[in-house]
Amino acid sequence: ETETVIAEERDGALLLTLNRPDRLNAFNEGMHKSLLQHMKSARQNDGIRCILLTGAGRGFCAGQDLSDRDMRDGSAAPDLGLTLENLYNPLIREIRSMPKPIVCAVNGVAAGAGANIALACDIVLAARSARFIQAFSKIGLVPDSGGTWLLPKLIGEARAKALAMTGEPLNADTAAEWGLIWKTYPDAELHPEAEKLAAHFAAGATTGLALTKQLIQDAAVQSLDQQLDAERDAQRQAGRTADYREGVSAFLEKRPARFSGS
Ligand code: T3D
Repeated sequence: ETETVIAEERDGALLLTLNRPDRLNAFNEGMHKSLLQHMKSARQNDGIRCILLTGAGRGFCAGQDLSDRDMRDGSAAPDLGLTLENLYNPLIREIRSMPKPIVCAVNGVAAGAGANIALACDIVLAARSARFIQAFSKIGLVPDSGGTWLLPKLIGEARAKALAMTGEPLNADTAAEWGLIWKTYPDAELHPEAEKLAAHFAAGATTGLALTKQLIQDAAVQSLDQQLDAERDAQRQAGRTADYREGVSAFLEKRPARFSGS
């Protein structure tokens, strides 16, 4: 059987490609398990200093595979709370708590949970032809995979509600203009640009980047006072790394820094 997620290591970056192109990389249980497993082993592996997530074929990910939800024979609906609890939520928690940058290269349509998984990543790049679709309302569901939390934070309540309640596609350039994602590229340039960014992070000051990610995410639920304390603690930790020492030395010696990730 073909792998549902292809994993390739490239100079300290792990490229993960969702690989069910005939279904626009919609999630079945196998793809969920494989993706989470790859993320968990990347977390443990000090040699991996960045993750790049993308999709095979013309789509990024169409969310839940609806052929696994066929109830036309009158069978009972599955408990979707359980699939969120067991499959989608652990994936989002893994992405958000990963102490390494996760770049997402949205190569084509990102729909339903596929859109929100992309948006949960740290830096989201998209091909100009990509679209983001909160498809849930079209089948009577609610946005999941953190969408109801992330969308209003990124683009405000008015736009979040409209996208979620209409299910209208948002093109990649508008997504970037609205601040939903970082940048768009002409289709042919997306992968080279995403790989360049992943290589940059893989050669970066890993602890500083991990702490930065955590601080910015935590700010959503903290007061300024709490955040100032958190910055103090994080800076203390970053200031004890070899990468900080190297960064300052490189600056003073007018040469590029060679970060070891330690
Ligand atoms: O269930 C739970 O556990 C709860 C969790 C839910 C999370 C969710 O993600 S719910 C939302 C599920 N996703 C959707 O509702 C999106 C369904 N797909 C679409 O609306 C459209 O496919 C797209 C707008 C994404 C793309 O449209 P288009 O015209 O570019 O492509 P297409 O022709 O519709 O799709 C191409 C093929 O992929 C097609 O198969 P075929 O006809 O060539 O054999 C299509 O059926 C298949 N496909 C696309 N999305 C899914 C899918 N097959 C299964 N599940 C899909 N989600």
